[in-house]
Amino acid sequence: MRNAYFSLGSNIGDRGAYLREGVRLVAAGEDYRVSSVFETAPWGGVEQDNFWNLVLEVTTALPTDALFQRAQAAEAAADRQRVVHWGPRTLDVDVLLVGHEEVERPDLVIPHPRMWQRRFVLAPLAELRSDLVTEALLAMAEGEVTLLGRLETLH
Ligand code: PH2
Ligand code: MG
Ligand code: MG
Repeated sequence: MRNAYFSLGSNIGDRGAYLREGVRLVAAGEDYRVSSVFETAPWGGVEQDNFWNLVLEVTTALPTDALFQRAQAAEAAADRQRVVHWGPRTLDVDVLLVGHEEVERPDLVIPHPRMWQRRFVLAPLAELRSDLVTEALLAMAEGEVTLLGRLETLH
């Protein structure tokens, strides 16, 4: 068993519903914890609506590839269309960390290579792993984030 961390984001349609369904699909049958939801300014230069972002921790013995497949299946279930790189999406599920594993493939890099630059990733991750994401690291990351609340209570 080890902890896997996923970044989930949505900026089209019913963002709360997409995030809830994403959490359900990725965590199915495993123990998990969910951070608060943050409303975040779009990062990466594409003009688009604000995102809702959260981080999901799954405690699991599933192989890393099975976790990656869950992330992709959750995006497909949200009818995710790939139109603009870093553009608007119903649901984005990125694998951030899987225990201490390192993966470097064309389709998957773990740890996520840009996670430490992105406040929309680090702010929710800091709630679950304050040992990993220090105040100094959070301050160095980019982007505006606003705490919204718990996923169950948002509509
Ligand atoms: N995802 C991106 C690009 N930019 N910005 C925010 N705020 N939240 C995201 O989830 C996000 C982004 C690419 O996946
Ligand atoms: Mg992403
Ligand atoms: Mg992605």
